[in-house]
Amino acid sequence: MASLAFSSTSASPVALRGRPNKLATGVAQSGACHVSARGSDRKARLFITRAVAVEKKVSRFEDVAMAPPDPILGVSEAFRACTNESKLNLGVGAYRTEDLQPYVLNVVKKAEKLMLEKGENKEYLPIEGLAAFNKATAELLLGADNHSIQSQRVATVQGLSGTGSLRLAAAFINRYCPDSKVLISSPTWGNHKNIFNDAGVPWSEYRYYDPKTVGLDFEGMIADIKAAPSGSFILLHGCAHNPTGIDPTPEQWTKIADVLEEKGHTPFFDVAYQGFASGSLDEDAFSVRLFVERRFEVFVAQSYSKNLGLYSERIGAINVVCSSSDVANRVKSQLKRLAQPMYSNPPVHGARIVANVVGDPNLFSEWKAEMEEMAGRIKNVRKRLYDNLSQKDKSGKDWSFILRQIGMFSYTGLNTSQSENMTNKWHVYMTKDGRISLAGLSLAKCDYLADAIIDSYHNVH
Ligand code: KET
Repeated sequence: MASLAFSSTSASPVALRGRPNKLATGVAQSGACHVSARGSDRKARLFITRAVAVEKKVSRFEDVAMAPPDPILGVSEAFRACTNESKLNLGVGAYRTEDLQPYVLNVVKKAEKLMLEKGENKEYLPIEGLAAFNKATAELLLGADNHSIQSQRVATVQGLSGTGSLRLAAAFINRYCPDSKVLISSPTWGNHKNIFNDAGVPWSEYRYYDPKTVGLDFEGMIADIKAAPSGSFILLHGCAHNPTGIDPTPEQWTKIADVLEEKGHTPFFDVAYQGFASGSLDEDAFSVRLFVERRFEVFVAQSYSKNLGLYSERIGAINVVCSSSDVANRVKSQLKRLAQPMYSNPPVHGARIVANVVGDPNLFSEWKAEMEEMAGRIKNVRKRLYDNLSQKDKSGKDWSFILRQIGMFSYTGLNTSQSENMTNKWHVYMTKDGRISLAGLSLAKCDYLADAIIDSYHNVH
């Protein structure tokens, strides 16, 4: 770049080609070309100093626009900057204790201690990840005695948590089913759209949430899935739908499976909350197991961010249940082929934690107890919030939808301006779609939150 500054404005076709170049413009404005031609040393030095100064201000990335903050993770940044004592962070779905502190599960600490004692090394993992983890994760999802596992029809590849696993599956769809689109629920976890956009997979939405009932628009959902081109991928939340907290009933799941079968669609499950919705790993895997039982080929992305609290370890998996072991082998080989140029191979730490917890009967039962406790705390907070809202709100509004929702979140039905009022007036940090993370709420704060919700709901429109 320095030679560009010395070589005078006119001598820089490279710099001038294409879009207007600010370096060239800046030098020309200083009159440097004329000064340097006269050969005055002092002035030439001045030119060089000025030109370099101008050059420093210029970047080839000048036209790169500022990206908008993430609608979920950006909320935590705003929360950290807030100095009000009553502030509450109900934005990101991350579990907090009753004292609103982050929580490292005891089983995780124990598994880490075991790992240290064993003196595990830090060698690269294979592209597909840690074998013991892949086995444990598929068994946890489908049940160890599931026919698909017994007959080796499941292609499992360790992924960079739920997000990375979804992204890998999206890359697979883009490469091997380029004519298919993905249907996602309206609304859904915001990153789904980014994932499919970046993978070049076309998507559209199916109706899911009914604002009138703050419940499931089942008829709309079925109609939209029916109307999608045959052979579409239907993205479904395995349990604890994010952001609504509204799940289909077992009967509705059966009906959804009927329609997918009729249309030759492929179910693509996002399972980020197994064990967190009901407190039971098996109960929360009901939907996935139903489709596997009915012999669908199924995609399932799994995450251990929430149920084992391993948010920053980035541990999860993509499982593709196939119709034969031969297909599963080939699918797995292609998933590895897609993963390798992206990140070569996945990190080992979280994988070892999961493998140790699931593989050790004592740790496994301790984990289930801790998960039940976490899910139980969220349920208690949900109930307390409902009680406070019903007692305080004299308008007769029915808040019971909060009790019908499950998982970490409640979709309050507050619109954007009402949600903004929650933050601006009450210092309650939440996403603008009206979602609150009950995992970030304590029993003690329910009273304050109920006041904030009632004020925002009735006084802001
Ligand atoms: N799927 C769903 C439905 C989901 O809510 C999340 C995270 C993920 C996948 C990905 O999680 P990962 O940590 O990559 O395994 N949701 C929370 C955090 C976030 O937005 O990143 C949230 O909704 O708050």
